Amino acid sequence: MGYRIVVVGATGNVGREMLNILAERQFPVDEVAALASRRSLGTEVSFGDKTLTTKDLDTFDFTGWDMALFAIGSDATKKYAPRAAEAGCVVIDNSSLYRYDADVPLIVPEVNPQAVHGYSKKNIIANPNCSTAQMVVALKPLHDRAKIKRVVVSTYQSVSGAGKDGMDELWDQTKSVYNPTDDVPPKKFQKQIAFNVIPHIDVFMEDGSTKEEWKMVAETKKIVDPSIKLTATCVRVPVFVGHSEAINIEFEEFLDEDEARDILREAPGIMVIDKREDGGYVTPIECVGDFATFISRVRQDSTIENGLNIWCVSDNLRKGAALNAVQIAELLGREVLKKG
Ligand code: 11C
Repeated sequence: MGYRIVVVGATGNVGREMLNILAERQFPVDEVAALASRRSLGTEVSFGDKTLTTKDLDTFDFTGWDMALFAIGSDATKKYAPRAAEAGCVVIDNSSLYRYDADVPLIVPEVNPQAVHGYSKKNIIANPNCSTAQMVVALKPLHDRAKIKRVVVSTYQSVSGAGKDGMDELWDQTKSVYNPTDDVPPKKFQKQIAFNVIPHIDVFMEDGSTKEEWKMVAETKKIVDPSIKLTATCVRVPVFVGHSEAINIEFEEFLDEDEARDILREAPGIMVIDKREDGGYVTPIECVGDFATFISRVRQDSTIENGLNIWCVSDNLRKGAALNAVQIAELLGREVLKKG
């Protein structure tokens, strides 16, 4: 016997990836329902070699369904997730709505799988922000060995993090640069994104940081260890898919770069490609469609006592969103619901 699974927001970037990944990983399903808002109702989406016609989220009855993977904005999640959870369907939510709620576990399965048992307080589990997910997969095994004191991270985030509209804006602006009669002014982004970089993702906070930067701090503390100090600068770059991060780590204990590389090689979810030669590292275009978080450029930072630098790249629609949500569903199935 398998699971009855709902994907909410099935026509969006992340919802489509959730369906792809459920099929790719042969998640044990008896039935899959693809839900969309009225606007996209009737749109067809793929699930493996099947085609599903989307159903209306507004009138859907979640009773009798095991899990619902939500990939819609926080406002809509606020309306529909409690409805699913109260009907006994466990919500795995990709929005930021429940991430900082003490009664909702925030899970990256390679890092804090034990947190899954906390799901029952609200029948909801939260999925982290994409830039946090890939980073904590790399930080956790290093933290277990040498205890992280402080992290300084700079991100290079692709436009797909801002949804399909963000991808369309980069595409249209790039074309318009060669055809100046087609002016494509910034709409989704604050400034021109084609041939540019923008040090601004999400809204500004009172202290001058952005919400994206704040999320990386708050989520790392909740998922890995509240004692870790972290400062982030999050930057949007003209890349379609794949977030990159330059991560500087200060440890309590000395950690040699060769040992760090070996630890990362053995760690779940990580692929180390670090050849110290031309092209011997991973760039975002190479990680698209992959499940792994890629680590390159592992090297000592000799400007501080116990310092290390790493370069971390992953498909933000996969490990940063849909894959992590499906991994949570697998974990919940394995540890709690035990049906498949
Ligand atoms: C971006 N990280 O790249 C964001 C997208 O809190 O889930 C995901 C926002 C979130 O724009």
